[in-house]
Amino acid sequence: MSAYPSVQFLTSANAVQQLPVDTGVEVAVAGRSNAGKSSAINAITQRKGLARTSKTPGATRLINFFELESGRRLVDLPGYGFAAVSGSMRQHWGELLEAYFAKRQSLRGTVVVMDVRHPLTAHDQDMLALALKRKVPVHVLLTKADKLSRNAGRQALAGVRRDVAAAGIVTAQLFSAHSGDGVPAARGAIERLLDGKPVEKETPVGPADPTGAS
Ligand SMILES: Nc1nc2c(ncn2[C@@H]2O[C@H](COP(=O)(O)OP(=O)(O)OP(=O)(O)O)[C@@H](O)[C@H]2O)c(=O)[nH]1
Ligand SMILES: [Mg+2]
Repeated sequence: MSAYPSVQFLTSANAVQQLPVDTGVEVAVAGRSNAGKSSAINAITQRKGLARTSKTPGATRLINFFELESGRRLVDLPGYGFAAVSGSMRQHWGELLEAYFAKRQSLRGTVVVMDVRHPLTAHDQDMLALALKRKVPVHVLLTKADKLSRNAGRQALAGVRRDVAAAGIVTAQLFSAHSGDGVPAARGAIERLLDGKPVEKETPVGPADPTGAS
């Protein structure tokens, strides 16, 4: 059973004019190409194959909107930092992202997905700055936590929390779409953002979701 029984793909946008109607609330999922954004969306919604995932960076080339429930959306933003695309295409993405963050009224928060093994790259910093400029809260998923020992994961989390503490409205947690660790916590954080509530500073990371998200 999905956490969102009626979750569905809504639409894709490749230009500001193609964004769906700006009513209701949404949380954007951003991060470097190949970080694991689409996998995170599938794990959180418990719908494998909802968002397209790929081993090849740049799989998500459009802004994809998913409706969790009526008037509540998750938005899969195009991966940035994909070196192999042309300069003009990268510029197009950058402009689209900036326009999205500047104009989107229904945006309530941003989830920034980072690979726990190398978080807070220059691109991640750009993304945080873009989201924080809009003054929406940011929740960081340090994903692929299955690739590190528990101890190394905790150290990485502590480091990120320390580094973003000054920004004020940034929270962070460990996550793995593969093991399911942190999936319920991430879902809870997104629900709070959609409801306009602050995410707990020390988002607990419990065991894998007993309902079987993977
Ligand atoms: N080990 C591990 N691999 C993961 C995890 N999440 C994603 N991956 C892998 O990382 C690769 C990229 O995942 P995607 O979810 O497609 O990444 P994305 O951020 O949506 O990428 P773009 O659409 O290119 O921006 C795939 O090969 C996934 O299987 C995770 O939690 N653990
Ligand atoms: Mg993707």
